[in-house]
Amino acid sequence: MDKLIITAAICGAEVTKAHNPAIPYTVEEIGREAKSAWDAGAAIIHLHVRTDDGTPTQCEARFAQCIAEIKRLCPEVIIQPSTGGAVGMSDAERIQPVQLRPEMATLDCGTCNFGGDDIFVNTENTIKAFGEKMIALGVKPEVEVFDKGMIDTALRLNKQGFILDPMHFNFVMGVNGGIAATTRDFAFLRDSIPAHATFTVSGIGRAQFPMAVLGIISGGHVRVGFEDNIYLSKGVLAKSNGALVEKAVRLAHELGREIASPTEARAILGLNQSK
Ligand code: KMH
Ligand code: ZN
Repeated sequence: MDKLIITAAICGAEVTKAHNPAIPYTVEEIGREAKSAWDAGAAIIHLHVRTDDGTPTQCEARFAQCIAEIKRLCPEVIIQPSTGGAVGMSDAERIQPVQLRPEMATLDCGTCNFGGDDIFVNTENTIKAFGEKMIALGVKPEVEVFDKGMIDTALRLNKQGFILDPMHFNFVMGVNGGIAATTRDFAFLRDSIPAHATFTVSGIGRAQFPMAVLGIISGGHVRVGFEDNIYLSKGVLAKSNGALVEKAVRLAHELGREIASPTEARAILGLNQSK
């Protein structure tokens, strides 16, 4: 089995300091949370950014500031900006951080309900446009799937040349509106991607660590962090993203899986080693 790549989704667009005071908004706070995750063993930082008052933004300049701060504190870490942003943002807003030519960025491969009244819209034409842009700028997509049909879309667009091999998926499991975070559905997703593809698993809320264990034991990879879950254990708020990464590392070690460094993660994912 390859070593385990841990991604830390340090901020997201939905959680606020009212949920957990450690949620980062400012450039300095983003840097602090990225460093805590990196120090604990994360190889990838999945990045959303905010304005100082906590409002989600996809502003290219804000991403540039946050990426510079993360690179200053964690020089080797792989930075993966979101192109999902927040529900309701336009495509033009969402794609901005890709202009900075990060090593990776997310590519959300379908539309779904997103709790309450929200709809996370990703039409086929949006996915194609984002995919083409990432190819043109040498950015590897992490294909985000919130349901099984999104894998089918991604595979079809892969055949049409909008997403290149080797494909890397993120199974986001447990969003209200997406696939449930269950062992059965995890197996369904895993068995639906090509054998040569890589995948990571993001369990939402209390499913974060159970899903992490499935990723660890199945040869996949794991995402943890405040974007998906703010608790270290039942009723105990995590003090930092690093605390969540530490728990994933502990589970991996208990289960006999070693942790990938960013350099090892680049080799596993087929990223350009020179970036
Ligand atoms: N904030 C969600 C609506 C991504 O980063 O690409 C979308 C999201 C996915 O977080
Ligand atoms: Zn995200």
